Amino acid sequence: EGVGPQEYTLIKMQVQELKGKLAALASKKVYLVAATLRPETMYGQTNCWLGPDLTYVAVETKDKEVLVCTRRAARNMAFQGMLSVENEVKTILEMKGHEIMGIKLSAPLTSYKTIYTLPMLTVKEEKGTGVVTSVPSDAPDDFAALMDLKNKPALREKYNITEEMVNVEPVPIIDVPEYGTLSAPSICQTMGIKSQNDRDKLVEAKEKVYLRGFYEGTLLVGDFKGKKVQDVKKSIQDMLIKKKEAMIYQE
Ligand code: A2H
Repeated sequence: EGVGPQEYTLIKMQVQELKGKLAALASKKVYLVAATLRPETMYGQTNCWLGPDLTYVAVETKDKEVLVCTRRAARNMAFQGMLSVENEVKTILEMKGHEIMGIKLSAPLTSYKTIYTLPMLTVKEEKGTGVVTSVPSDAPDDFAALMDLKNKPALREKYNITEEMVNVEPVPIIDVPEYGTLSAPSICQTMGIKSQNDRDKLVEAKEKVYLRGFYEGTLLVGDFKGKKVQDVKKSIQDMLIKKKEAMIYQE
C-alpha cells in the first residue's frame, strides 16, 4: 500500500429500525458508514458487511447524527474534525459486529430499498471503518462472501441470518471489456473461486477487475449512464456528498 494518505468515500447507510443493541439510540439518525474507493459502484450495493468479532462504536457528528464504525476509524474522524468533539472519541455505545447482524439499512443509489448487514470473515479492523459496502457485481470479495452465505445454511444460522436477507443478486452496473457486465461473478467463475476462503486467488481477481473496471469500465445505469467510470467517479462522489449521503475520510 502507498505511503501517502489514502482518501476514501464514506458511504452513509441509515439504520431503518433501531432495535436490540441500537434501541438505546432511538430518536437519533443512525448510520453505518462504509469506506470505499469506488463510489461509482454504489448503484450495485446488495448488502453491508461487518466483521462479526470486531468491536464497533457509535459516535456523534457535528450535525448530531450518529455514526457506527471501529474505534480506530472514529479516532481518525475526530482528528479530521468530523465529530461533535474535536480530537477526542466520545462513544455513545459499543457493540460487537455479531450483535448488529441482519439489520435493515437504506443505502444511497442502490435499487434495493432495504439492504441487510451480513457477516464477512475477512473484514479488517485496521482498514477503513470496519464497515464494508457490498457490490458483488464488481468486487470479487463481495461476490465470494455472498455466495458463501447463500450456499451454507450453517454459516447463516451461526449469525442468525435468514434466507430472505441473502435473497439478492449482483446488479449489472458497469461494462468492463473482456469481463462483461458482471465482472466479479465472471472472473470468479473463470478462476474457480468458490468461497471467501480462496484468499490468494481473490487477491489476483481483485487486481485484475479493479484496474480494468477503473480505466475501461462504462456505467450502465444512473445519471452518468454511458460515461466512462474514470471520467465520472469524482462527479458521483460530489453528488453523494452534496446530498449528505457521503463524506470524505482519510487514513
Ligand atoms: B471497495 P484498499 Cl465494487 N476490510 O468498495 C476489508 N475490505 C475493506 C475494508 C476492510 N476493513 N474497508 C474497505 N474495504 C474494501 C467497493 C469495491 C471495492 C468494489 C471493487 C473493488 C473494491 C465495494 N466493496 O476494492 O486496501 C472496500 O471495497 C478493491 C481495492 O484501501 C474498499 O473499496 O485498496 C477497498 O476494500 C479498499 O481497499
